[in-house]
Amino acid sequence: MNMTCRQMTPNLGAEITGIDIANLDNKTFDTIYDAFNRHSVVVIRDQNITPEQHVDFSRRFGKLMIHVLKDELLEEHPEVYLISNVVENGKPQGRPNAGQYWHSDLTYEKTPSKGSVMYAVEVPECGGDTMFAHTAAAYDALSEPMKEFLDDKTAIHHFRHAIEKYTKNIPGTAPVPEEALNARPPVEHPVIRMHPETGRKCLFVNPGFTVRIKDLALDESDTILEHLYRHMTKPQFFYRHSWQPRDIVLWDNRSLMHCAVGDYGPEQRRHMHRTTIMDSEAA
Ligand SMILES: O=C(O)CCC(=O)C(=O)O
Repeated sequence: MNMTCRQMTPNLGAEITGIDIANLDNKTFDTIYDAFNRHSVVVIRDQNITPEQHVDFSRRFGKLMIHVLKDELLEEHPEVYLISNVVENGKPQGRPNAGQYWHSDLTYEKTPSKGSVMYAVEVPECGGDTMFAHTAAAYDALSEPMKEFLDDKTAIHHFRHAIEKYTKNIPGTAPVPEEALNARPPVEHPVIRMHPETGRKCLFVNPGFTVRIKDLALDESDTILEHLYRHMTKPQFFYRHSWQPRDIVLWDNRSLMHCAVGDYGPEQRRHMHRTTIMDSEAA
């Protein structure tokens, strides 16, 4: 097989073809890793893999995180978080409607995530896309005074924020157990983070988990965050992935936000497996 890597937009996204992620030599893996840092979203189509192969591939990027929603994990491989609207024999097969708001994965953790690897097991005939927005390109495009203003700011992130603000209002979504909500108290992260591998500065706030910017009055924080979110989701910072079964999409949570599009009905099955890689080096 001949490997190719095609850049999909100037700011983010690349598609790699001609590889089998279950059988990768180190040199091919290094090319994928390089594309992950360079393009932030990497699409690899038509991979026929088991959960074990998914976990093994993900582990090559770093230590894996176990999602706080314990009921949504694959029993034999708890590193795999199940995002699914499928119900078998009355039993939901994962968390439906997950991530239907802009966020970066697990910024509510003290050590957030480096990246995620999602495998499409079943997808709707159409709809159920995932949108990505590049937070380094968005940072670069800010004015110098705004960059200076944000430079020393810190933001508070909280898992409960996304659940109360977004998830509670999506019909057909089960409440998150209080135990899981209480297991993740608020944490703080810098508003601007240096990507440890590219050296680029990235905006590190997101509508899902960021509650507010510390030390600003609440209305000041809300105004700045609203401005940043409008800016970060401009079309030039954007890639929208339309899933096919057996797609692997690998994304960099240090330089992106993403949002799942909830435009398909319950009659359309969507079943995804996700692993989450821990960030060991965020600055
Ligand atoms: O289902 C998707 O497309 C993405 C879900 C999501 O936001 C996530 O895995 O963090």
